[in-house]
Amino acid sequence: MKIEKIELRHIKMELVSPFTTSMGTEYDEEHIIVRVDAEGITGWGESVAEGTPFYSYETVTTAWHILQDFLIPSILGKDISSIDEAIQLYSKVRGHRMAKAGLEAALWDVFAKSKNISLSKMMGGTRNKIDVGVSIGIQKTIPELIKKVEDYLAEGYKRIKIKIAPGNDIQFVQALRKEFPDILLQVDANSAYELKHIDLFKQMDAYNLLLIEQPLGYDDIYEHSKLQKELKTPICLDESIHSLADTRAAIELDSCRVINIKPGRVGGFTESKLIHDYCAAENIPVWFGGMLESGIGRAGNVALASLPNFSLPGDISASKRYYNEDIVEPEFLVNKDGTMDVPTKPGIGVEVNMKMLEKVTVKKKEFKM
Ligand code: OSB
Ligand code: MG
Repeated sequence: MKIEKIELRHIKMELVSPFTTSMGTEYDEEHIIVRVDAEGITGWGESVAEGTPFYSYETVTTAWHILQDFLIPSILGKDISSIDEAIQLYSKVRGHRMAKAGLEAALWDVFAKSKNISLSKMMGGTRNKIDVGVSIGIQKTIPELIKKVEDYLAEGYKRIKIKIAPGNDIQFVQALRKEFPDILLQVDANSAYELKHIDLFKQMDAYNLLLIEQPLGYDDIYEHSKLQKELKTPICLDESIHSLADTRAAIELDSCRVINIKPGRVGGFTESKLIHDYCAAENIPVWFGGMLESGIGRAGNVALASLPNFSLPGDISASKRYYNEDIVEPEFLVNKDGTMDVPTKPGIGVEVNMKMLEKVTVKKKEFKM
């Protein structure tokens, strides 16, 4: 495919409600939408670098810089026969995985559309529906949290994840377990704790949690192995896993027993698939993490989550859980049974609503050969 034109858009979308984690409160989400035009086909991708370097060191500004000055020049005007070939062309760039993943996603869409197949099919997906969960930010009070959980359960969500931080943790877990003894429940600390908090996590062992996500350092693998050995509840790593190599290290060290896969964090769908396949061979369940994506990113996420070893419900919720109006049509819905349909049309399988996209664009730049 001859890569003729690439466009970047810095978008900003207001969240339906503020999202509070141990990293702070987000009111809106800034990402980059990547559009690739090749031989009459348009592909779309989303880079999940955020406005702030709190979850990852990458930001919209660093991703824009890396895309504009290194990634785009390495493929623009070239005739590329596969996604692997494109990845090779920019393999000299170290890190900056969210920037890479946004471009790679648009290329996946181009290649799937050129073959007239869905992204799910091209990735090796085996399901037409995926099980979905919801990630709930830290609430001010226990009654507010219970109400949120009730509402999401009524919408069908199969699994509840709550964010925790020191001072906002065990009391929420206890209250939810009392109110909802049987739901699938997990917690996400986003690296807010240290090994010295081990007793808190031992206490959590009593509440039948599916997993504890990223309790310790955002780049740590070693200390998580010490914590995991003392716990019954599986640890799941998010922030610490940037590659297949990190995954292998974490599993061999028994630092975690579940892996959260986010294509942005690991550099794209290709690396995500390698991690998925490795974990399948090692009997390590994986699930799909989210980055509050717009419908463009969500479409790719749903496709990847249709692979067989995504055996736990993902952080892939309905468009309206995040935004009043999505930038794709149709928007993503959750079925009453807590599943989401995997798009079957070619590529991402949804249409970009250009009017809405224009409305949320704060900066736009076109690169031509
Ligand atoms: O840690 O999983 C996380 C959102 C932004 C950054 C980090 C995380 C999250 C979420 C939201 O938990 C998941 C979603 O997109 O629904
Ligand atoms: Mg997380």
